Amino acid sequence: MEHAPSPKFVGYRPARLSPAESATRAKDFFALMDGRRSVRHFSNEPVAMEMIDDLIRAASTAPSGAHKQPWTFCVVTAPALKHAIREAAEEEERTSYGGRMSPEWLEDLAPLGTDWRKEFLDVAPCLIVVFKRPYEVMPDGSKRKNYYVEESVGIACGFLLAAARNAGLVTLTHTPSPMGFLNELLERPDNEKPYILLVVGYPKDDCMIPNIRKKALSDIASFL
Ligand code: IYR
Repeated sequence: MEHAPSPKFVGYRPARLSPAESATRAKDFFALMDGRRSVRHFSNEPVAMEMIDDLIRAASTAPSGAHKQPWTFCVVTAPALKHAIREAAEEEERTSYGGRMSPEWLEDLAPLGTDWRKEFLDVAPCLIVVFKRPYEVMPDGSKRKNYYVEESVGIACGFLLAAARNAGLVTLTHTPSPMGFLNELLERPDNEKPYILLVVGYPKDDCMIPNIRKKALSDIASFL
């Protein structure tokens, strides 16, 4: 039996909310996200894998250049692999904090209280290493470029962070630099480049965060 070809366009009628409902949801979502903070003191309590699957599904709903979805999410929960990532990350970070970062940069980081030690890479139950895919390798071996890869992967990571917050999880966006070691440890191909390492879990009981504030609307927006 012949199948009808799938149509090029389909109707899209998202539910239309009342103005009051819209306004309430906008406020509620802001309040939810306003409570999101980067966390470095993780509990070792495990996270249900079904939830991680859903975070990644949510991330992959992000818009992307030509809908290429140029990302790969590598979920690491095996303690030995987390430890190997920690060792490699700390080696790079020792060099970074020891002089590769400028004095201005170190001064800007001082309020966060960070240093080369990355204990959370061992303690947190789940690391999601996000790779961007600048190009795809075709079956004949040729390369085909993706578009707006930085923007696309950045938006997807934003979705993932929001989804994690919504699910009651805490996260850290970690960028050991350079991150090339992640290709080797996670055995990713050459067309995948490490983009960011997301640490996901629950905060430990005595979790502390930097006492810093978010900018006010008037400092970040201009209405014309
Ligand atoms: N990647 C290092 C340094 C670092 C850089 C920035 I910009 C931060 O906002 C936080 C840390 C680290 O993870 O410690």
